[in-house]
Amino acid sequence: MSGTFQRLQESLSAAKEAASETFNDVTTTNEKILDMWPNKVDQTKSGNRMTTDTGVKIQDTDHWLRVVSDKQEGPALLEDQIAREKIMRFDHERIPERVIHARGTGAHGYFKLHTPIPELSSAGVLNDISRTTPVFVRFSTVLGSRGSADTVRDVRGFAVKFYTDEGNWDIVGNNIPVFFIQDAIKFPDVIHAGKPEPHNEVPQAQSAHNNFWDFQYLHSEATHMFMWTMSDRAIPRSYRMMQGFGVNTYTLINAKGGRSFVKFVWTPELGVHSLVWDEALKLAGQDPDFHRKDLQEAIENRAYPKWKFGIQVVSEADQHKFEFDILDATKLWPEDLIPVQYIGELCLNRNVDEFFAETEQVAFCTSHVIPGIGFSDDPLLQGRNFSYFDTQISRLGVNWQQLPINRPIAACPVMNFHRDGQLNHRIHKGTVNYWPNRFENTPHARHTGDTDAYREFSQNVAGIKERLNAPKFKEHFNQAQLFYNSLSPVEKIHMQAAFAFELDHCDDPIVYKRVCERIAEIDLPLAQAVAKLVGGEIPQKAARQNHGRKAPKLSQTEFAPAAPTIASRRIAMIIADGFEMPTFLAVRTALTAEGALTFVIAPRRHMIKPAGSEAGIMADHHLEGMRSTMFDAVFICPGAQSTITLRENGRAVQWVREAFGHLKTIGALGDAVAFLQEAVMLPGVDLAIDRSSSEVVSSYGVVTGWKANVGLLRSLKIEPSKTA
Ligand code: HDE
Repeated sequence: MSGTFQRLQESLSAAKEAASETFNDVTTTNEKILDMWPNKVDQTKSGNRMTTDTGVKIQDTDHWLRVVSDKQEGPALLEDQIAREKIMRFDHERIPERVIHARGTGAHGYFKLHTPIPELSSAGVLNDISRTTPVFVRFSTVLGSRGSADTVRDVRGFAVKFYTDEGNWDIVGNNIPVFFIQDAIKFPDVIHAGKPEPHNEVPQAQSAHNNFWDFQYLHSEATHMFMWTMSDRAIPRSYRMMQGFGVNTYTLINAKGGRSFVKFVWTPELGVHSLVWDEALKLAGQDPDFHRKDLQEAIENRAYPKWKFGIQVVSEADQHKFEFDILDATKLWPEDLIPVQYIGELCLNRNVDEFFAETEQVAFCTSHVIPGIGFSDDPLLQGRNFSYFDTQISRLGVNWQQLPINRPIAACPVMNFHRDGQLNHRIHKGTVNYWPNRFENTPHARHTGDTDAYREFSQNVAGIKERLNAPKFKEHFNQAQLFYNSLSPVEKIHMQAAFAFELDHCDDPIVYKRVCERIAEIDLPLAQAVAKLVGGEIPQKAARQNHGRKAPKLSQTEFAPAAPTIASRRIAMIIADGFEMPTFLAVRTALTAEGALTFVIAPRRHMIKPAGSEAGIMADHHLEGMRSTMFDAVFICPGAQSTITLRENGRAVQWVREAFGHLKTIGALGDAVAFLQEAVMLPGVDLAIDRSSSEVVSSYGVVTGWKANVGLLRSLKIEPSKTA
């Protein structure tokens, strides 16, 4: 008895210790982290002892129990329960990967409200500005398997779980505001068409194949969405630099029971940025974990990513006032018609401790809402509400809500008569497991007077039961055109190249010919340019008039950060033996002071000696190991001897040339400018520098000068969006 009591005391003090545990050097007050603490296993406190799953100490885990003699191995014995347990546990390590969005990464953080909205919603998280609500966010790609590459052309998932004081609320969104289909019953078709083809399981994590584009043509409602997936939005630079959208139409319900329609938006503080396609393709091979590592690295370096949280609201009275149906998920709500009100902030500030237990086991459901938030009759949302709950059961088992990452925080304990099932972890005390029962002190579902319980909106519903959509769902092209018209000229060129790439990978002429015809319904010059490259008839006339309208905030160039920053950007500093140490140090100090992450790249990963000194700098990587694709900007350090070495090094030349081709900011000083000039072979641009001046010149994103000065460093700031 006293031993048990002592253990209880120990676990209590461990929980208290947890409260003051420092994570990323910040003392955590995150209630979700504290809630999960009792489940955490600190391996450093094992006392160096390994045990079986039943807690028995193990003496040897490297040799299977067997019969041996001096001369030869003998048979392994089945009686070795230690070996059997180890192998058996390994055999069952895998669970089914998510049927879509299998590849992803996650992090913990918080949500903070700054503008309460009591007139719209009674939700505590949308009214109480003193709260800091813990969140877990998982970003993902859609089509690829769990081991596929991060930088493929695809939609990105942006799923947020709020652990509120009133229960868990999930916004399971994407980085694109619309979707391919209007009705959830089409979901298996659109996903089957996009996933690898059934006969050969090719291609992996790509929409560039016959079946995907066949489906797109046959479903004109998908046109708007495929314009987005062919845009730069589908190849983000980082999860930290993309928007998130709830996509579906939800509702907000206020304390009086009044309802409004709402869409949710996340907008990143760092602005919206993309890779260029060639870079994305190369990264997929050179660093398949690029986005995962980027998020983890930023959090480790305390460059915590932040997003503004916005809502777009339509009153009940205005539901039918627009030319599109506000319940149609293939349509966005243009911001000039329905402005975004930003009311809060999301910040990610803690990496997971164990990927499987947290990121893989986290389970989002669109049906997870809290009092003050409801659904609409959006037919896609209604289907999603069924699907997520269902899929978690096959992925994680019926008790998936009890898993540490999924359960609600202590402020809202789970109390009901749901019981049993595989891997139930809860032990209920009491003699009844049904409702109503003869006791007063068991969980009650009170029907009246509860202001904090979940209450559905009392909706008046009338109609004929049919397999049909409302009339405005039939219009499919206006917003596809609106999106295209709103893009910058550079974004349009990128889109043309994206279509040309994708359709070139379709070898069935009926597929690429038809898609070109479809594009002609949106924009004739675009369709002509694509058809000229991919084959088939070149469309001669527009299938329909372009309405010529544009909308704000559809081009990602409109999301420049309020204060441009190089914080958390990766900058390669190229040096070779004989480099100028004072310049190197001055530039590195200035970049680090602005929060950039600098990496020294040299012909070899050894000590690189500067001119006139034995004390050198250790290179972080060599030119073959880390390619320019993995960095945002490049600085080439001056030095007479180092410049000669770099000029003769084919990889160094290719490195800089490639960075230039990917539109990266490149800086060079002193003699390194000559190397840069040769490497980029910029016709008509003379990078010759005035040795008498300390000014820098900047053209085509290349910044050169004779000496290091502040102007150069400022110029190194990354532009909001790549243009060329
Ligand atoms: Fe999903 N979706 N989806 N989806 N979805 C899943 O749930 C589904 C849709 C989204 O990081 C699955 O847990 C249907 C739109 C994200 O764990 C599954 C329909 C949007 C994630 C499912 C849609 C999304 C999923 C697979 C059409 C943007 C990853 C694994 C009606 C708003 C969540 C899982 C994570 C995952 C069903 C359409 C976003 C099968 C039926 C629209 C971010 O339940």
